[in-house]
Amino acid sequence: MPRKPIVGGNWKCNPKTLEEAQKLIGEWKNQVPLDKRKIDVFACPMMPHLLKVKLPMEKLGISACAQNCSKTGEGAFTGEVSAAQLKDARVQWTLLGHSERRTKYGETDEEVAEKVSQALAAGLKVVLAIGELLDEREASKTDEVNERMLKPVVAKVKEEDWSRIVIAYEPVWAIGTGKVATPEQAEETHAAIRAYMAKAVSEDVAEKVRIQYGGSVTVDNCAELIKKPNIDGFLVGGASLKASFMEIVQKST
Ligand code: G2H
Repeated sequence: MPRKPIVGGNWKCNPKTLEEAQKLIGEWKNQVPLDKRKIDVFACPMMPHLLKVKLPMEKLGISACAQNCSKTGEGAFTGEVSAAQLKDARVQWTLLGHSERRTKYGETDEEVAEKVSQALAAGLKVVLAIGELLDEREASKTDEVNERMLKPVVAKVKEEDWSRIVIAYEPVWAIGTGKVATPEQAEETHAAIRAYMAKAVSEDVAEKVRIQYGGSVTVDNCAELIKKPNIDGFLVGGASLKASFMEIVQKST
């Protein structure tokens, strides 16, 4: 069965004001309805905006996704938001393991795996970001790095729970740099991720798990990327802060 495409907008720590966030949702509104049978769409505003724009987004058929969650439950963990608290706030998805969390905030592969575990236990769906640094690609270590990041998650997740995980392959050298991976580079890596999943989990999960590409995706480059059989959609950063994000969604459908 073909995999349903999935496109997400990662707004990161943007925009500055709630008014701007609401304006963007208003601009998206002019380009819907989405055909939910054909594509899944989510967006990840930062937390205070997320809770304010969640309902307007959901009315457009766009799911609300947090950008992170805690590796612990509730308690004396200043600054954290637990997976169960997200679920209680009716948030359905969380992004985990984004390279900015890994490189700027020192999240380890094991911590990301623990977060995935917490999120799944709370009933959330997860977008799990993985990907190599430039020097790792240049040293031909792309697949090794992706497997290293996936391995602790594989160890913690039951086979049936992979239906609630989407993998986002985001080569760090392509993030926010304008240097998008070529369709061939992305396809080759996605195929390698799927091959690893077949070996480490099961053929069935490898066939069904959706793998997004992320890193400098735009309206201009998405159509070529989505043609590749192992690319199931996109995690979009900068270009998701524009009205034309919905064109990326349309081109991925
Ligand atoms: C990678 C991506 C979104 P951008 O971080 O997750 O950002 O599209 O700006 O490269």
